[in-house]
Amino acid sequence: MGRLIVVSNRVNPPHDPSVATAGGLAMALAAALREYSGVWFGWSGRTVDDYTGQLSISKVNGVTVATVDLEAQEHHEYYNGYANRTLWPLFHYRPDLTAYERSFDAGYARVNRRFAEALRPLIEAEDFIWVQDYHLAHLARELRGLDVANRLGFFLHIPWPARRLLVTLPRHAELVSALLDYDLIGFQTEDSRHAFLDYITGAADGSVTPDGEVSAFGKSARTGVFPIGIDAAEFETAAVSETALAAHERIVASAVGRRLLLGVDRLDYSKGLEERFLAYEQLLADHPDLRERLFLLQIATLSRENVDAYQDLRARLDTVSGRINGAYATVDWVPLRYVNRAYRRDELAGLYRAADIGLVTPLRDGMNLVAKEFVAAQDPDDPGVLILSEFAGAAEQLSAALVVNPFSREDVAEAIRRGLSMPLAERRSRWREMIDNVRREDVAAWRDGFVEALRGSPPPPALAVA
Ligand code: GDG
Repeated sequence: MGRLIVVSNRVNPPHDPSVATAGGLAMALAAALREYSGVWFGWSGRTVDDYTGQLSISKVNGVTVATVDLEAQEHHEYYNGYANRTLWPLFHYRPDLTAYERSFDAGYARVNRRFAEALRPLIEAEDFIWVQDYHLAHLARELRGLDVANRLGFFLHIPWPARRLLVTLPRHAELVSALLDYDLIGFQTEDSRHAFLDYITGAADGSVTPDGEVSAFGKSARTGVFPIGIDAAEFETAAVSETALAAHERIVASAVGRRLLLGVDRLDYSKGLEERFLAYEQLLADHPDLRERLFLLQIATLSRENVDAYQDLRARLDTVSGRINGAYATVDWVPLRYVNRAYRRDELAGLYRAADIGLVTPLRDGMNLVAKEFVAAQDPDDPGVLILSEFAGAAEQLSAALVVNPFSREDVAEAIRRGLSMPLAERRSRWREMIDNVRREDVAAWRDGFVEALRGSPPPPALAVA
């Protein structure tokens, strides 16, 4: 059986699997790598003056980790540039924030090539290679150029945009053509896969078979839907750990009987934070009876701080939160507790469990794991209500949530009112349906589904004889 090589921009195997701060994704990938005696390859997190291509190889908790340093300028163009100022906004339906700069494309192509060259010597004939996310769309093309005939899979963690939007990307055909050098392209949702197939037939003059194999640009690849999940068992345990209980008690004590609405997000414009604040403001304006009876705790950890759009968003959120508190706060009630610091995973789990309502209202999201963590953390006897954006990938699975249009303040405000008065029996039955899904379609199911589909792929025909 061949080894599994996972490639991602950053490599973060958990140093100690028992620490509750490690993410579920890192744990799941590390477990798969141990099982397949695999290698995790990516950027070291370090920049150097002159690129050397020198690999650093170490073993972390049974996982072989191989990393490479990048030059600061090329990393900037590839990561802050093409990945996070071009692809991220466009794929999240924000062409207004999308920057098209030639140097970004060039840096992106160069880093993908560097990754391929650095990885090449590590690859053995039977290995299969699983590449993570939009930072590395060109990697298969670069590896094929270095005569790599192994099976190559790609998983996109973010949405795939509608055809009419994608064609606004200069050289969109080059991006999609490069993806077709993978054998398997995985998406979070049917909606994303459908948009990809629509591009193939509608913009690339290609064809699609009923089981989702696509042909275009003289190449073909399989497509699949693999909704990512969380380590539900681990999160359910974390939610009743000592640290979680302490966080739970602390927030309940400070709530003095008021209902808790909770949001937990990276501070990113895709997460709909500003729209959420405005919906909450509307609720307070329209329903004076609710004032002082609830509060919103929004944890928004800082992210990509050196990209302008994130600084602008932060400034706007500071303004809106200040305005809401200025208008409605009383001497002993702060309607919006807006926090930019990060919390431990187990503390978060305790906060989720204490919440009456989880507000997960992104404007676009590949999946959204916070929605699943919220469900996993609930007390089965007295679960909170999840309010979930219809534009989060998770809405395809968690249809028992109160599904809302995050662009509509009225819709979100009404869902909050409905959630606050939802009878226990309804809360329980909705939660039961959601937790069944969160447990069944967990991170191991995602990983195993993808790995099995990749291992089952036929090798690329043109290279099979090499
Ligand atoms: C991308 C896609 C897709 C947040 N604050 C803290 C903290 N977090 C953790 C959450 C959750 C994770 O960060 C966020 O995951 P999401 O899935 O919600 O969103 P993205 O970061 O945008 O992830 C997304 C995902 O990839 C996986 O494919 O679902 O659609 O955009 O786990 O708990 N964790 C800690 N402290 C915090 O303060 N420890």
